[in-house]
Amino acid sequence: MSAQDQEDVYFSTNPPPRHLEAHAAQARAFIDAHAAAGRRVVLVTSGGTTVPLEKQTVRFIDNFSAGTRGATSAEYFLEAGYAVIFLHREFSLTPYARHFSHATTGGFLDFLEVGQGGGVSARPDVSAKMTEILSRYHTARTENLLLSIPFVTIGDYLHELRAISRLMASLGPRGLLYLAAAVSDFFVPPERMAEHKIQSTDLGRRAQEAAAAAAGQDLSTDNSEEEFDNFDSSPRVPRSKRLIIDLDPVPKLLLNLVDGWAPRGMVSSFKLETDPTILVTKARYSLERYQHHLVIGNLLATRKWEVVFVSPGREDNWLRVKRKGKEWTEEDVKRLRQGEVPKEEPGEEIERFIIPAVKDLHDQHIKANE
Ligand code: 9Z3
Repeated sequence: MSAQDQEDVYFSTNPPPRHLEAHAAQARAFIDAHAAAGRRVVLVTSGGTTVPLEKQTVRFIDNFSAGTRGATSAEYFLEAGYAVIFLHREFSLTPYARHFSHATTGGFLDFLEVGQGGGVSARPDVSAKMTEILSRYHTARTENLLLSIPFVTIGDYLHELRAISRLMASLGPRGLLYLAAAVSDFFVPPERMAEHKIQSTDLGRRAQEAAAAAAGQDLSTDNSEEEFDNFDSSPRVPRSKRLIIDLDPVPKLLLNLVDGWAPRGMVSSFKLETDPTILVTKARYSLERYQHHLVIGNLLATRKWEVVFVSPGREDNWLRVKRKGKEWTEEDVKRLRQGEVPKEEPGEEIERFIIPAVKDLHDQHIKANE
């Protein structure tokens, strides 16, 4: 099946999120305003995507991403003069708020106190930091430089990504896609998804079947055992009591970004691996397969310490943060690259280096394509 056919099948069979049209209208107005001002616009994707197991979703598969990379990157893009569309997993980290909403030292209420006059104010020890961050946030909001759009499921994400990327096409090479969301590779297609909460007991299943029979429906294709493949040939628990989840691969729509959705913009995406021996090869492979302009490779364990930029016709470029009070030795770097995490926290945010380096490549992209 061609990439276009795969796309058509996917989007016609997987329902769009409820607010897609409203989000697209917001994105259109945002992009038009910044295009008119000659400003660059970046679409930052952030956070994990869920894979629902039921249409009326009680259970879903999720991944680890809290959206730190995306939320932090969005701040540095704003600092670098970009207008930012922040397409993020609902309730994950957001730019500026992240410093207080997900701090390891407490929830946001811990940063506030009730003053003597009864009003609320920042705790004195965090007041300066809060004032600075709040004023950066207010500037971004009042100057209409930050548009936040939420998603939850993998399906929502793909619909939103397509809609917004297509709108970004009007920016030509000044549009930048920066795909940092942790996107599921697998999903349950709608035709195999149970409508109701999957039952864990025979009683529940029998009740569902009786209700369906009374309504003249046949449940035999929903969650039926024949639909699933059981890899365990001598299961300790009978098959009828287990939940066996059969997932399809998510179609590889990333090529369509370059070919059809935002063809003149710059597309950069992250590649995540846990095995250090395959990171660069897989990043190069993604670059070739999806024709993106930049793939940023990172290892789960060391993603806050080091990333590698892989782009066509250039050497691999490793970016690494400084250490607190120490220099990197050759041996340390070797261990880091093998996925060994230093004991202390990183001395700074790696996005401080990633965003200027992406911007440099975007400068070159604009020069070559305008
Ligand atoms: C990343 O690799 C991001 O850097 C992280 C950030 C998800 C690791 P956190 O949210 O983590 O700061 O905790 N994003 C891309 C992950 C991804 O799904 N990439 C696809 C792949 O690796 C290609 S788009 O196949």
